[in-house]
Amino acid sequence: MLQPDRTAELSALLEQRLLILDGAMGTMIQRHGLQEADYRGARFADHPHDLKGNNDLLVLTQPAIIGGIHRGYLEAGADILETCTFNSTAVSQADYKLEPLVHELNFAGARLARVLCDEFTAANPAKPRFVAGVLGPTSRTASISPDVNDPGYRNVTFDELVANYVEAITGLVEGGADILLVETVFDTLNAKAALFAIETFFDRAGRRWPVMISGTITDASGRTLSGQTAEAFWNSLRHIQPLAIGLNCALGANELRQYVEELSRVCDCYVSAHPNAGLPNAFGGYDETPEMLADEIERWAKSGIVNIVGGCCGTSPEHIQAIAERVAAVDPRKVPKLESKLRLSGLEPFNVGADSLYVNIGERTNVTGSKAFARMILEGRFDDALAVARQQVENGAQVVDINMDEAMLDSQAAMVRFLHLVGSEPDICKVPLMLDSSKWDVIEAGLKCIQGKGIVNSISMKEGEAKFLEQARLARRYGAAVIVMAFDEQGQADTWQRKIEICKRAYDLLVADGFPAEDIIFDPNIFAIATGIPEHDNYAVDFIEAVRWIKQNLPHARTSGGVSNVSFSFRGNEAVREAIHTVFLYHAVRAGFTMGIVNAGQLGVYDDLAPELREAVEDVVLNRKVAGKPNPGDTLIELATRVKGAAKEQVVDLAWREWSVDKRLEHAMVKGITEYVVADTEECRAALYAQGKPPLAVIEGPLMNGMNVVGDLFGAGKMFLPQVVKSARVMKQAVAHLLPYIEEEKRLLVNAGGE
Ligand code: THG
Repeated sequence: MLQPDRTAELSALLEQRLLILDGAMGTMIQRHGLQEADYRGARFADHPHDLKGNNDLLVLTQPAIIGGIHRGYLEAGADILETCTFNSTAVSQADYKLEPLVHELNFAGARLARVLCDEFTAANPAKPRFVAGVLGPTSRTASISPDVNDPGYRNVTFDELVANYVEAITGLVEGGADILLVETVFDTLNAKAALFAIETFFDRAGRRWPVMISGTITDASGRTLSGQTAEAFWNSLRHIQPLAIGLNCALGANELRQYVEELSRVCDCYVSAHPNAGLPNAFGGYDETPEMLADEIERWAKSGIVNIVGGCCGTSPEHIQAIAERVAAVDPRKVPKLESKLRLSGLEPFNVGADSLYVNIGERTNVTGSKAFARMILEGRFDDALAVARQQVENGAQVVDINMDEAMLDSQAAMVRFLHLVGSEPDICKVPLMLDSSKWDVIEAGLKCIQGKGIVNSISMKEGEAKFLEQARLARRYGAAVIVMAFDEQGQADTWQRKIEICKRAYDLLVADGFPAEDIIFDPNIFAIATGIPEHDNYAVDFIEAVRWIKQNLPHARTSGGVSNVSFSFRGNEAVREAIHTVFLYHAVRAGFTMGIVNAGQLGVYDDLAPELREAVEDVVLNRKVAGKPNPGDTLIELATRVKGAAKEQVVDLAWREWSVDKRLEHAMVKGITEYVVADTEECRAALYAQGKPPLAVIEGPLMNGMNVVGDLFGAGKMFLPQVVKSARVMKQAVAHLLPYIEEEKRLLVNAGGE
């Protein structure tokens, strides 16, 4: 029953015309008005749990109905039929206590569609039909906490989702699916698990099937439920090299268009869209007629932004037929050739091209690099630790490096906990994350927590080529870029020659293995200079020259490194360290250095350095020895005794703390700041009390006002769900503070009434 790989056939068709996807299954099933007994059929008559609503089960108990719906869509002109398996995963079927049925549901769902597609293809070989095996989002979200009180909590793990999806994929493929369609993606981490499962299955099968992905923009913010923009979503998932990516559900075609356009611009694969028949009406129904939907989709087709179109909720064979007729003669979108870039993402995309500006990676969330951060983690003060990450981003970190390698710590648990919390902070996780550990287990645990495309820091050939390639393949399967250290079986490269030899060898190995060159970031090792040991004097020069060589000789690869390492011998003198970093970066960037791991916010401006200091630092960094003059290192050490003082202070904008208490509460709610909410709520309560007003007035007044502002911003698409979740947390804490006062008030009133 296994289908051959039909990628080439599909691609050839997609070059000629738009392909038509079918329409909604749910809407059509509703028309049959099925009752509990119909869902059960004879086989599940005695099942101990209600089954009404489990549409996927109808594949087994009412195959004639599902087959009839499929047939209707094939007659309407659908080229691609979606299997009725949206909820056929163990976590979703658990709602009905039908987990043991998962393989059978997927197999039967694919088989039913297969038989019909083959019948229609046989009748008209000029219009071949394809089965898309549907993998739904499941009923859980891997990157959002279902508990407002505990943003670090998750009710499903990446590994559970992978196991679920492998089981479903096996059934779909064995049942005859041509394509695997990961659809209605709310949470990109779930989709990454689906793609990981697909690759795992492909490995076992020893071959591939075409993959399609379709996400869902859930509201006016233009983001997925888990907060990603369309391009960030693409950057997170493009590693599987899908046949097509697109959007479906949630919005009607009108509202969806701008996001489909965005994907069309940024994706170098085919683009699909299957919108709902408008937004749901007051009764949860959909009102757009076939003509209305087809009008809009025809415009998309003519604008050249889509390759595959169909319908989601509320659509019927009439809609699909109208769409098919309208787009039949329209030329399909041409897949664009895009510039090769390192395409990262957090909630937002972050692309680094060959001529992009230099990138800052925040170093402070590192237990080995910051005593203060280490103390926060060891003492379990995760809120403070989050503030460090937020401060890095506010001070200009475009990526945040996270390291939990500390002997006293369960590094893996700390990494997971911190990433879960970071994932609930849109101000932080809008940027891509870098997972920094010398232990692969810690990095891998981290990769299972991030929905964006992050960076593995790091891998190397330290333990040989086999292990190196194994880790690179895994990083790719999780959808991450990698930092490759200039480190081999012989040790860490410390000369220019060794640095470039190792990087070249690693590059050739990776590229030959199919690893994308743009996802490679070399770190040719930044070591401390001016240590007093002559062998160290040329370290900065060797690094900078290695960067120059990599830029010129290893196409599309980027460079990185820990900038603060270079000044270790001046520990304690932050002003001199800052000057060294500034000068070092100035020269490294001119040689092509791409992304420095730095204390974001504590970098100086080259031109602003005092000339004497700059000169001395430059002599050290560039190892400029002048005969007859003292060693540059010694000169700088001498100068350093005069250049004291702290480095730049980090500024946090607290102007809002001066505002009226009502405004402060509103600000805290909109920004999701919990830090002062109890104090402000108390201040507000006391003030109102002095005016003779009850504690409830705080809720009905300022707090409700704040929530209304949040509601308006959300409605206008200016806030998105993960931000609103934070607002809800602020509200909850304020209310929790007021509750005892409200109870006390009630008690007093009751007593007063009883007198
Ligand atoms: N390459 C790659 N990753 C790296 C490094 C690298 N990760 C870790 C490190 N090196 C980069 N990060 C830091 C972080 C902090 C410091 C140096 C490098 C640092 N900290 C001060 C100190 O130790 O004196 C601050 C101490 C404190 O605040 O307690 O210098 O090279 N790929």
